[in-house]
Amino acid sequence: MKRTKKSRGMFSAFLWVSAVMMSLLACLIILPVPVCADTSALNPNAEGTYQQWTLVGTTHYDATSDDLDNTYVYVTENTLLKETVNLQDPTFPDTATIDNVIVYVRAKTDAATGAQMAVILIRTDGTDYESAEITISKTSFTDYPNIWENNPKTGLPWTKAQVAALEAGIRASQLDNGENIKCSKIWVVVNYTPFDFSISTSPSSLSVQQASAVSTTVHITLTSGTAKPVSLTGSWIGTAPAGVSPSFTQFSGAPNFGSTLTFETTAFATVGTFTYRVIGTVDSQAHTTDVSLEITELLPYVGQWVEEILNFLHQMGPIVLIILGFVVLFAGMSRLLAALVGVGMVVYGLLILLGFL
Ligand SMILES: [Ca+2]
Ligand SMILES: [Ca+2]
Repeated sequence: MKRTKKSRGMFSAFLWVSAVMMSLLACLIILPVPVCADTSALNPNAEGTYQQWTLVGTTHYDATSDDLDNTYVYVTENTLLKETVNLQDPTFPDTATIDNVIVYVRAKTDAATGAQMAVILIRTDGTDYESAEITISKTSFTDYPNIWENNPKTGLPWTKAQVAALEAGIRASQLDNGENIKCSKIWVVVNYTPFDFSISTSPSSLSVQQASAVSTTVHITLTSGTAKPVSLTGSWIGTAPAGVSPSFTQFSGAPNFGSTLTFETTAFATVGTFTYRVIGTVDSQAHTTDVSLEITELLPYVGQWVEEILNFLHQMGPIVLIILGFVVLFAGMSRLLAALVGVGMVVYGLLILLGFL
């Protein structure tokens, strides 16, 4: 009985681990664009529009940006006074998508009884917005977050410029006589998904003769975030061949997209194997892929023509070939005889002229 229970336990553990592994695999396989979200923490760097709470520290933003709880701003009884700070600007790339903005305040009250409440405050584009009321801890400085999925002013996802201009802070919303709320830190966490893409060609290895053309397809694929327009350029790596013109059917697009890359060669294109690098660029982000191009001589064509003529003659049959052969031979011989006659006449004339005859 014990053994059964144990093996059941192991079996369910195995199932659990398998389920986790399968779901991880499913995430990798099913999701067309992997979610690779990142975070950026923004600390106060200057005073905001409101410095209405009382300061215990050097400056309002110093007191609310350090990690010390003995530097803070506080308010007593008043539920109208506001405190806001300006924040560091986000440094992630402009092409990233902002998923949400979370504003944190670290606060405490010295009150012994009752509910002391506050709202988290943000100021964007000249307008104040507040969170729902939060009951503040009587025992210790506690971190309180409020998440803004979208910019409340626009109702749309936050832009980097809006986050850069954001102010964050606090207002007490319920305080009785003599009660206070202290705020020792204010900060913002921005969750974002970076934009990224991959670039490849199929095929990546090409062969072309002089005075000809060959093509490959360039694939630009979204790997993270929201699609942005990718520009395509190209350049030779190492020695550039003469007489080759590369061209794209599409120079830019938002992934996923494809562009046909064609190499056109002149009859005098340099023979050899060369590397052409395709570069996809979005702002300062770039990805590359290399195409190998072999340029071969035009001569094999001549060889091909000879082969085709021989095949044609073979199909004509032996009798026709023999007759034709005699005709050609006779023509050749008659030309030889004519040449001999011509040479004889010249020699005879010269001998007369020189007085030998
Ligand atoms: Ca700022
Ligand atoms: Ca502090």
